[in-house]
Amino acid sequence: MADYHQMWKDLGMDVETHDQLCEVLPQAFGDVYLSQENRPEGMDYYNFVVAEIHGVRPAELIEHQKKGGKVFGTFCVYVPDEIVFAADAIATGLCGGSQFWVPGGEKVLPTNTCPLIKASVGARLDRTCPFFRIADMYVGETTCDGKKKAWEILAEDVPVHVMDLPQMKREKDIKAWADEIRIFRGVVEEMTGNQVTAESLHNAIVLINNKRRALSRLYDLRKNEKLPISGKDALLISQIAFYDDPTRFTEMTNKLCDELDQRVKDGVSVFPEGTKRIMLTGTPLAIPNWKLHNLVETSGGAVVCEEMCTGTRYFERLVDEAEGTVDEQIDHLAERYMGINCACFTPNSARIGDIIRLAKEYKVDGIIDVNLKFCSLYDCEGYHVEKALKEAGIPVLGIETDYTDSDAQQLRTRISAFIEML
Ligand code: BJ8
Repeated sequence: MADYHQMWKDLGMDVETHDQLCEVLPQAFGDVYLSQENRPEGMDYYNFVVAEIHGVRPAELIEHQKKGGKVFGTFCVYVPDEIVFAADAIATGLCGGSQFWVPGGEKVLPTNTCPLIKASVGARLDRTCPFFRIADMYVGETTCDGKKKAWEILAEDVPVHVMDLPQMKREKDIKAWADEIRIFRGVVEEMTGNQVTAESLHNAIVLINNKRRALSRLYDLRKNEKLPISGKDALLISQIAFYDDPTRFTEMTNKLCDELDQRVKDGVSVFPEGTKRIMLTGTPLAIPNWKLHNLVETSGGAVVCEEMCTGTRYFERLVDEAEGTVDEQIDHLAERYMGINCACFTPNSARIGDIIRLAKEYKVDGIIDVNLKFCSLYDCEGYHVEKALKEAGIPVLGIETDYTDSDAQQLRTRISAFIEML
């Protein structure tokens, strides 16, 4: 990896502590990823992105800022990146997926807060992630209570704009979300000094839709009996989608899919015949959280789909690309984004429909319902999810975990037993 110490110092980072993270990440990545056999060649690109995770992309974002551009950091798949790109700015995902950042979050948040929130706050306050330093503005949302309070803490340190996400899906809620997007447009225009025009918004909608199309193509390939790619690799690609340059990401993912198409034609599989097909559903798995995929795929299973925000919730359904006024296009954005089914909505029965549909499409043998510790939304919704799956005759295992490795052995025992009984 190239030496980025000067760049990190210039960003005001705690370089010494950050070095500790840089030491453990390659080892973890090597153990989980590079140990796999018969990986597609197209994964080289994503390996490179991870190897340079705090270098190459941050350097690009800084270059953009030097030319007067702005960077917006986001935490949720309801926040429309299209508005940001339409104002010639860059959106980058900021969710923290490492235990490394959790103690920093615990300095200001109760311990019984979900690790995703604690890690995100810790990464900012401890100054150990370049993305959290670079973002000119954070865009929060009112999805869960922990996040709502976390924005108030972060706002002491960095400009934060919070979008008020409705929690029901009536006609008036979709209108309310469109209005929030209009307010967001004003905030982005003011911050960047650039206008969101009908043309720039249309181009941004096509840009982000193309990323969705590439991810959808990748996921479709996982529906094959013979799996051309592992779940671990697919998860990595989903995670990288949140912060990579969208044009390059789309191009590289389509290129990888060309290779996977060929594998399907040649009957190549990365798993032995008869490997049980597992779908994960629940809370998101932010980078570098690879724990569950690694456990499943080293316990006799293959992860074939994630009904998660680092999965199908991120890319399913396109925004209507019809040209029109900015207002009309914002209505299209609101319609698409309000179609995502997160547990912060009530009722959220459409998510159950999604899970059952995906289970059929991906021919899954069993589902693991994952909850990040202290996320009461997904934890409570687990009742209806698991009940519906039992009624549909789909085996389900509910688990709760965090970013530590302390429960890895116990989880392995439970996951192995689950896979064995399928
Ligand atoms: S659309 S899942 S990205 S809110 S896991 S922080 S909900 S306590 S991440 Fe999420 Fe948007 Fe929903 Fe997706 Fe809170 Fe739960 Fe933590 Fe969560």
